[in-house]
Amino acid sequence: MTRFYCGMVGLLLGLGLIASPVIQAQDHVSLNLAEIHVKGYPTEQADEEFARLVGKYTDGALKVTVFSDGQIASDEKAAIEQVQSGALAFTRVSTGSLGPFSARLTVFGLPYLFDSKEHMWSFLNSPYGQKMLGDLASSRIVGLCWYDGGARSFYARVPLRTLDDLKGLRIRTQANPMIMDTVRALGADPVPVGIGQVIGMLESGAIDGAENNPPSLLSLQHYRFARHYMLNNHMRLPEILIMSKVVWDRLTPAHQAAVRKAAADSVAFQRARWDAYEIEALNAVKADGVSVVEVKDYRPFRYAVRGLLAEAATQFPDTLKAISAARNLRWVVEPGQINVP
Ligand code: GTR
Repeated sequence: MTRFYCGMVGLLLGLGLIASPVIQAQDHVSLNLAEIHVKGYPTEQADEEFARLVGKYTDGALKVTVFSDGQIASDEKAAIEQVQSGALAFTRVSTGSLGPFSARLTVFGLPYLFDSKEHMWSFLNSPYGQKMLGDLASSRIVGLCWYDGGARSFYARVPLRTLDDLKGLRIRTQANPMIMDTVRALGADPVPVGIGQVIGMLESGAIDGAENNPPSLLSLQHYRFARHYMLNNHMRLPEILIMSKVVWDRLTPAHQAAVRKAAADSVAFQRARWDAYEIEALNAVKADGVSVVEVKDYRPFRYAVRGLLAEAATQFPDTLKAISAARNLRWVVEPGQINVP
């Protein structure tokens, strides 16, 4: 079956025009995966690893092709919508982009939710965190696995050293109400636009800055115009690999299991690449002359957002309790299974 045919079937299914033909085990199917990051970026490498494993676990019956650098959609929202309709099989996005598709996933946009990388992974790998992969089901999306997206901090065209420096700055954010509230609570003025527009807006001065992790600051070239980076680590937004439910429903149970296993098995690979590139990216922007200020005392930042966290605790009590409980847990994760020590 050609990619074109598969895309057409997905499109027709999305429009409800034909009944779902199940892809038989012996069929050869091409499925596309959309990624906004460039080839070689750690998460893009993980997409490639996922594609390789899907091929391996299905004996070549499912062939996943990764389209990096926004070739399919430069905007994550557009890619997600294509996944919903079935026109696109997979995309890897930030959970920040999924705000309009699942209320509960917006909790990841809360400031200082996780104490550390370890805390975040302890939660994501817990039964509660794994169950949240299913939160997109009502949006016709299958959540396959979490990836690391590091910690996000502010960068701007003007010096940033303390919380007060954020006051009144026009800061680009993802179009997610929780993230916009976080940025507002920290004193800045959120400007929600797609990631593809940020570089031009930084260059022209239409925005003063943005917030992101060191890998994106470097790879998306934002550091060329935003020369001041304040490591205040206000948010750890996990990333997620998602699949179209329309396409999923057409796979045999064995192929569905293979896709899930490939996703689960690509996580350790992504995390290792991510950890290495996080350090490399920070060193590279420093070497280019970007001023990097490490915030030592988070208390003023935490104080500024206390109301937001209190409100979220009443809105999503169980989720925040589970995140808090994960603080002291160490989950032992084996491919495809989780053991609680
Ligand atoms: C990056 C993330 C992208 C995108 C971007 C953004 O860290 O990897 O998926 O969501 O942030 O801020 O839009």
